[in-house]
Amino acid sequence: MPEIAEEKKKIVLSGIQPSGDQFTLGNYIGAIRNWALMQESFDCLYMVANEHSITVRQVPAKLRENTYRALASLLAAGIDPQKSIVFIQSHVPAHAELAWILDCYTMFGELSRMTQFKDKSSKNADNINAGLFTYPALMAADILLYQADLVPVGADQKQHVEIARDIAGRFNGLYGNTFRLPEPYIPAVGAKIMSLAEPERKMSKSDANENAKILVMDGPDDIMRKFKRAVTDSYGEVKRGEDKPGINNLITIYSVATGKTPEQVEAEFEGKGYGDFKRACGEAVVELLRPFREQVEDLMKNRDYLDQVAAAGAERAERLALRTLSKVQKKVGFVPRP
Ligand code: ATP
Ligand code: LTN
Repeated sequence: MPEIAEEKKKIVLSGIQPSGDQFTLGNYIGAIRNWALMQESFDCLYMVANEHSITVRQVPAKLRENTYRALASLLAAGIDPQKSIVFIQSHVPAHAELAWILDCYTMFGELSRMTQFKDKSSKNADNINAGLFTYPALMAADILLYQADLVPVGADQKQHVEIARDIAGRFNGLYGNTFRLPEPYIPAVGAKIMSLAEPERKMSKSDANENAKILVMDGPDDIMRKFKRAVTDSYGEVKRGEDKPGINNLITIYSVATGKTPEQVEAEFEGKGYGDFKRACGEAVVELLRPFREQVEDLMKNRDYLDQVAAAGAERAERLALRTLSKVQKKVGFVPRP
């Protein structure tokens, strides 16, 4: 494959944290499924963000296992390591090095406004560590190291891509053009899959209520049961509406899983009840996730292959990252190592 920087295609970078045992249907629809689709048109880098995960306390052996599972999940979602650069964040030390530099160009005030920080610090009141606070500077480093143009994420991460852009603009203003300014790339449908139990809230990996989330490794019985229990409303009509967050969410999920538009979904279920619709949603999601689940299971039995992918990815990523890092070090006045 030719070197990324020599091609004219736009550069895409995204990452996902290996916290929690598995990804949710929200992560799959809002993020990783689209990453695979983007490989056709862009030069892509996809990363397992294990350094971000330790902002919340992890059990080391589980973090290791989850990191492999996250890598396997990216591959199972259709990301091809021949086409894209797939790697584990901690294998490329330039991320942590640039993050430190960017910390010094990121303001306390702007970090204080990050909703994810406010959210996670209220959920982890006994561990509001400095990493949780400066997390956006590490994420900015992830993006800016590769001169990414586009960052495909769910709606909840938009604010973090915007701060990366602000930091890049500030640095460029001080030292001349160094970083390309990235933009968030948010899918038109499925950018925010909601909880099945409380459809006003985002479906989240870390939700303690098992019925609120579909996990990508859930088997058919679990998926069918969770959809059956999904909270809806008393209108009884499969039609979108402002005060119908539960049905809106199920319509989104069903349309993504089947490739039909929301209008087609409404027409298909006209005159039918929620019971039928929930069953159809369950079946569609079972089929959507089946090949994915089977492939993750296979890949997890083949650690050597996962290690090979990670090693090759880290090498390719590092080569690109070091170009930006050395430019930045020069600009801020660090003496080159003689
Ligand atoms: P946590 O519960 O630990 O905060 P999370 O489920 O929110 O985790 P992240 O690792 O923060 O997941 O997100 C990974 C990617 O998935 C991000 O691009 C994020 O925007 C996207 N994403 C997360 N949840 C959803 C959702 N419910 N709908 C659509 N996209 C989502
Ligand atoms: N913060 C993101 C994961 C993440 C990321 C990134 C996404 C880490 N580095 C770089 C896009 C680009 C999250 O929690 N979902």
